[in-house]
Amino acid sequence: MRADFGQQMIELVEGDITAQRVDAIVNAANSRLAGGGGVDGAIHRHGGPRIMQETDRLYPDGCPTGSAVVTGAGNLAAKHVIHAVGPFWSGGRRGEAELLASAYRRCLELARENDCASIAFPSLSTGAYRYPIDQAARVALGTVFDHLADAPAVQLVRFVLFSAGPFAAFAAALEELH
Ligand code: AR6
Repeated sequence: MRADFGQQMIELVEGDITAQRVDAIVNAANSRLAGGGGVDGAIHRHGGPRIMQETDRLYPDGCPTGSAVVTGAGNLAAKHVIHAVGPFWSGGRRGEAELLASAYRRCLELARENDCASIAFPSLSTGAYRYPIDQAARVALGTVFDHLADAPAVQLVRFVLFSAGPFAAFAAALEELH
């Protein structure tokens, strides 16, 4: 499923984030950049040890929640990995929506700063961090939609959803937007 916004496109696919051939792949990281399960585990497994060596060297203090940092992509078919730290869901009254939006925003800024024409996102915070998928989908797509024009060289924003449920949630949110 895709939606065109002038020269730019938002696309939804069901699949594995590590298999994407794009300029930047976004990781669902934690603030220590320590690796883990889910997307993070898959990215380091497929990308090899160079990615963690780089995060250790460049970002020894980690990355705050709601922000993101960039490294090379090791063995992945991308130029960069953008490690984004979404919030852990604790009911919705601890600024989760703003933190999630800010993580997506920072990723788009880093994509622009690193001359990326294409970027693939997973659905941040909706696995181990338990953010409800319908709400997360609205925040993700709304934020990207609002900030797409700030990154005019980014032609393709692809959301890679791991299964049918998250895909349907994102599809409904994209319909709402378009
Ligand atoms: N490709 C695309 N999506 C995936 C993949 C994949 N290979 N694997 C899982 N998902 P999560 P979070 C989906 O847990 O909630 C880690 O331990 C998954 O179904 O990866 O932000 C980190 O180190 C879910 O919808 O990220 C952190 O400690 C979404 O991706 C913590 O988990 C995000 O799930 C971050 O938790």
